[in-house]
Amino acid sequence: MSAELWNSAAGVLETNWAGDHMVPSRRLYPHQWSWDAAFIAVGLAYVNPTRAWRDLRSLFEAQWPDGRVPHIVFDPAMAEADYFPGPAFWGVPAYGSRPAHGSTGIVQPPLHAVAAWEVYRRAAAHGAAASQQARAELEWLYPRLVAQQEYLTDRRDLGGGGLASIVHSWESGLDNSPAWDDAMANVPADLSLLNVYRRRDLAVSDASHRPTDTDYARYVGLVLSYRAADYSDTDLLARHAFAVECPSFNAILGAAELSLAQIAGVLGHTGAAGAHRERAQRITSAIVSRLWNPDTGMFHARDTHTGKLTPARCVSGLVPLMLPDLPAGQVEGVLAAMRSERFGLPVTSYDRTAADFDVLRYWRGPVWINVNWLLRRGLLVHGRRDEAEDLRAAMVRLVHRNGHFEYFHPETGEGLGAPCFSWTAALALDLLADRSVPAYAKAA
Ligand code: 9WN
Repeated sequence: MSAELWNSAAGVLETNWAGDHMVPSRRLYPHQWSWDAAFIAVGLAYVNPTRAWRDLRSLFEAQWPDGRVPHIVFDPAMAEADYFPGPAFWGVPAYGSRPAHGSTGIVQPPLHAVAAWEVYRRAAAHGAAASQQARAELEWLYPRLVAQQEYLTDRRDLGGGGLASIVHSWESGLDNSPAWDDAMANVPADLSLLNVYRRRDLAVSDASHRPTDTDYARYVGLVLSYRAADYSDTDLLARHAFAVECPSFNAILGAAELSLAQIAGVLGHTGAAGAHRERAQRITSAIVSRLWNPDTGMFHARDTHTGKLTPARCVSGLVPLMLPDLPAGQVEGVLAAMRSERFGLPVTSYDRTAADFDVLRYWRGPVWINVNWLLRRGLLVHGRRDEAEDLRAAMVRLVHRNGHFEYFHPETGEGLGAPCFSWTAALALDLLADRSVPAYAKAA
């Protein structure tokens, strides 16, 4: 089973390579996406480390001068109509040495430091030349990864409590999650926008899986709002209808500091390593004090405008398990939620017992491999090796039986969304190959 899965996964990554970057899926997502590149690099490291580094480098070559890493880097070879919203819609001005319309103006979870560290670790297995190349790549990436962290912890701390706010649900990577429903209800849904700007996702995928038109009208309206001031973050909270502190985004922000501590150590920046660890601790404390709900025993998204936690129980509320300094009470709470009938293995994107749990619709029920991969990492960080192994086995079985799909039906396991999806294939490689524990795990 493993050789077959390995070969099919490697085949997907071969098919989706586009010269200097990987596309998530040829048809649905024909450009480069930010957090996809991080997950993809983790798996590419086994079969083609040069491409893993190239993909990360392509992404960071498009980093903005303020440190933000755009959620999509557009491929100039594709047409505007190939993906909506495309480059002209985003209307990003030229920056640095990049021409206008080269990227979007929003971000995605900053998983790249975690990925860069994983690619570096694998390099040893590919011999001395690969190790040397890996160190040079880390040298190039390190200041850029730090700039990304600084942008998010400084410019995006809209709530003033030490966490980054996302200002579009696409920034979470969990676009249509019920976690955003309350905050999104305050965003005007101008359906006439969809007459001006046409969705393309419905031409290439099933409408019952995708966000509704009302959701999409809000998504478009939020981009127009941010775009109106050229994606400036100054006084953003006062003039933008959606701002949320997402537990998963911020957990990844904290985990990135821990990987930066590892990277700084390898590069000989010993003082910096301590500072990264301290920043990770501060982010962890802020997640606990701002996003924990003792009644549900898990983390929830917080509306930055109102200060209210959403009641929805979503997979994002489990991801802080990745943080080694999470206090024991929160660790136990998250583990209990994961083991409960609400989630199950592999973990669903939303509470299975909720009245609006939807087995098909985007991020409102189906199983995604990438968030399960983050949760497996969390289990390993907290020394739960047996549960981590159960989750690993469940993920491998799911992908082996059903293929490298974008997401999976939570009851039948049927593959849904885009086939030949890059992060599913990449993470399958990692799940087959890697039983090691993250460097910053707590002693079991
Ligand atoms: C919008 C590429 C991306 C992922 C996101 C996923 C989906 C885009 C879309 O696809 O988002 O960015 O068009 O729905 O939700 O996590 O990065 O794979």
